Amino acid sequence: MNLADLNKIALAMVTSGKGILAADESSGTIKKRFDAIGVESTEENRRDYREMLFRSTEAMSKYISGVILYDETIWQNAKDGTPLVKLIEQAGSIPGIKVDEGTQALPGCPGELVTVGLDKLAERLKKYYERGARFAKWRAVIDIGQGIPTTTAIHVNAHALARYAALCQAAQIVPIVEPEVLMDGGHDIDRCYEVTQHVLRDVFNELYVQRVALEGMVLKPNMVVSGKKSPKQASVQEVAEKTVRLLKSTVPAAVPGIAFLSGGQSDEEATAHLDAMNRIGGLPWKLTFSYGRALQAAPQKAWSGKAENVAAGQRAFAHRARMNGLASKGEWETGLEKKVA
Ligand code: 5MM
Repeated sequence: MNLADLNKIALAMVTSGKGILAADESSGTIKKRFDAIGVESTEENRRDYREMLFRSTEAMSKYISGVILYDETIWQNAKDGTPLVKLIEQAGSIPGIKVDEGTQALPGCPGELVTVGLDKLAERLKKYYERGARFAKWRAVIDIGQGIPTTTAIHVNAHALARYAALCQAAQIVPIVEPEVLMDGGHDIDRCYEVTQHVLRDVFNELYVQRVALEGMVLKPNMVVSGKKSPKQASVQEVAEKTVRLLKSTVPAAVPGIAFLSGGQSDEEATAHLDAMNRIGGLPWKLTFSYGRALQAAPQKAWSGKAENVAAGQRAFAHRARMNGLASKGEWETGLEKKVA
């Protein structure tokens, strides 16, 4: 492992004013997204949609530091035969790859999941590196509910995340470590704080035990928010303060950056929360975005599968990317939302 090079890539992923596009929807998830806009999820439509995003020069070159791809996408070529990976590189952005293989029921822990995909991961990483991937992503999913999460589910997922991260670094690939505490329940913000704290402590302990170099990774956590079904929704300021307080007490300063997932927040909420955190300032790491839905909902709607809507889709993508780029510097304002370029 060359740690100086890993650190350089990790720093580039969290460059000021830029963040990561999570375009790594698995086949089932992209089908759900396409169903919502009335588009059939064929290999060609998935390619056309992602090609539209990666050819959005304004968004990609100014605000997107890296793109997380799904296995199908990393091997696909654009309509003119150019590998999609090359389009990303040409825009000055870094290609990355989702390497987990989804979740399975965790034996002995009803209702809980463990992320799988460690078998043969070393071989897969080698091939992805040759294709151009310089970072990877693995997502663990922790649900909050009656009697869950268990310490068992938290621990096996933390262990797998660290195993994955160590294998990535050995393959000269920066791991994005993504432990996602879901915001689907009826819990309040303090329960989210408590669970996320437990998860992050276990994750960083496992990273230490498995000798992962913190300088060569990026953390992708959830923000500390109220559950979607909670009657008491925390304000933007409360989310920002509690998330920053928690991260300061759990994430070592050696980590170059933290790139949040949006987790089902609305586009504007995800931007406002990131902005409010960066306005607090005095942070030891960069705080930016690695959004899937909060970056893509608008371009998906504008595109709706029609070739004549490609420019509108790209404009919608550039707008959200710019808003989040500003939020990553604490320079976003709600008034800017109306000014779509
Ligand atoms: C883009 O969605 C990613 C893939 O999800 P599946 O494997 O379930 O299809 C997802 O991992 C995503 O990268 C993160 O959850 C962040 O996305 P959001 O939409 O929460 O910002």
